[in-house]
Amino acid sequence: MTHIAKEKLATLLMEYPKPAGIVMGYGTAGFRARADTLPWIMIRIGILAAFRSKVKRACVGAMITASHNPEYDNGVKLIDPYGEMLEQAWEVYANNLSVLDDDIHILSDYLENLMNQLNIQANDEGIVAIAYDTRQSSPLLASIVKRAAQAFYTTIMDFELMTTPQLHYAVRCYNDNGTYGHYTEAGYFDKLCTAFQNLIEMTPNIQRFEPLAIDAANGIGAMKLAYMRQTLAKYIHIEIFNDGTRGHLNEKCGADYVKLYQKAPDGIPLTNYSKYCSIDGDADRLIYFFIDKNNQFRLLDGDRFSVLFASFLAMKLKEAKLADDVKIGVIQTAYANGRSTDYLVNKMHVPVACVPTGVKHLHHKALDYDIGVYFEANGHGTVIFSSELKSKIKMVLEDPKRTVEERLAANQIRAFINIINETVGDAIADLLATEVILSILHLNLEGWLNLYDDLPQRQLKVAVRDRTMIQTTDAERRCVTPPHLQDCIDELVSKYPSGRAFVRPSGTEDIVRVYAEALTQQEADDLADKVRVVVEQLTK
Ligand code: G16
Repeated sequence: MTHIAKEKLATLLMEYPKPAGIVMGYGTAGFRARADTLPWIMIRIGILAAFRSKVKRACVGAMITASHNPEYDNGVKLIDPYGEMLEQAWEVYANNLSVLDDDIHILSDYLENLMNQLNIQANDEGIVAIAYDTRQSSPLLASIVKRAAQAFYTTIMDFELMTTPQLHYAVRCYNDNGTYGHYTEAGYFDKLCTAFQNLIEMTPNIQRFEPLAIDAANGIGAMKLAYMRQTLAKYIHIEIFNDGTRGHLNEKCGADYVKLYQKAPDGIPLTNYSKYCSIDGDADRLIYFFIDKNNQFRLLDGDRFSVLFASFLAMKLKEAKLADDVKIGVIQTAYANGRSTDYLVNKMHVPVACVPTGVKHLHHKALDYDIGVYFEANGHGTVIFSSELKSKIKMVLEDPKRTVEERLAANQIRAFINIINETVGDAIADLLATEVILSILHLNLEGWLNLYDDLPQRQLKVAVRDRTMIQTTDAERRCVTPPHLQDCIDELVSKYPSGRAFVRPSGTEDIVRVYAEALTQQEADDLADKVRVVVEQLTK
């Protein structure tokens, strides 16, 4: 470590000291907490981003956002060269750096050891792409990451305001030398919108698009959607509400609010549209909803996207006569409604895997398939396609012996792949993919909802003294600690036919999450509430 790097680091440590007694872990989606408690961790993450880039000899990303959390929170997560979440082995370094106090000697000793261990030379090149959401605290936090990375001779690509998935996309494109697309925001929209138009134009008898009202959670998505809205105006009429001009970020609006409370967001008229959707604060989650004939609010969550996307792709594979050669699978978490899993496995005959919460886990598992469809029930997800699958599509398209219908289906899959952001769950890409599938299949939201009936469910947030007291196993479906908690949950669940419940500590908020489902809403609510009481008692 050079003398200059040490000096720059010492200055940053003095400017942004670590508060006494603070403990922070790299959680479900990086470090996340109240924004005013975060500057010190940005120093550590800036250094780690520089190191990661030097080791991988590629650009890595640092996204400043707390996504679905309230405005007063913020966070940071690192993006690996292929646009995916930071490799889990490196989360250990992030946690080690978080434990270290502000002593420049101790910190530089640790960093020098790490450089030796990872074979990093002080003058190795590094490049870090930084972007942030609309939170007031974001520019300052981004500037700290930038200065810390620069202390280690790293070039910064400053994208400023971007959605989280846009940064994932940009990092991938930059490292792929343009094969995946152009790394600018214009490149991102051009790829998605062109693929959307192509898919519409190649599909005979496509249904007209009904106007769509979007709740943009008063976040970054509003300004980005405005650009897309204009480009696609010829095909679909989009109205944007909760665009940040009046309400507060994620407050009584946005995908998390709509899913958690199972009700429509504030700030959007509920009479004029047949289709609504909500995105979250950094536009990586998407939820659809509508008001039915009986004036009831009806929700279409992440499980529904899995079913819709997997159905469409399975149908097109069959039409392209590729179904026998391609392994398609769906990845879910414990939050997936039992009926969605049942529908996928028993009606669609698609294999389903269950992994712990966090798209990093779902994405990793999805790599086992040629087409890996992954969505968390909260609306966070995407589809990934293997290179073998992409080659097979190309072969069908280039084979003159294939029929017009087979080639059309292959072409539709190819266009669909280009709408999808394969790097991470992306509300904008998922929205375009959903709209075009619904139109191709001539489905409205009611028809989509009627594919299966959800089991009534309830989610609760429980504030406890120390959420790390709860530890889980079996993809978070069972508790290991505190003692007796799982026995109590099992006993409660046994009293409800088709009942299921679990608890887990959140990795993004200082709370414990309780999930329950049962045959009626009343029973799901009762079960969730009883589990809450047990959690509160056993974590006192
Ligand atoms: C993040 C993660 C998601 C996860 C969610 C909630 O979403 O990216 O994978 O489901 O947090 O996690 P937890 O239950 O651990 O708090 P987002 O949209 O906030 O980035």
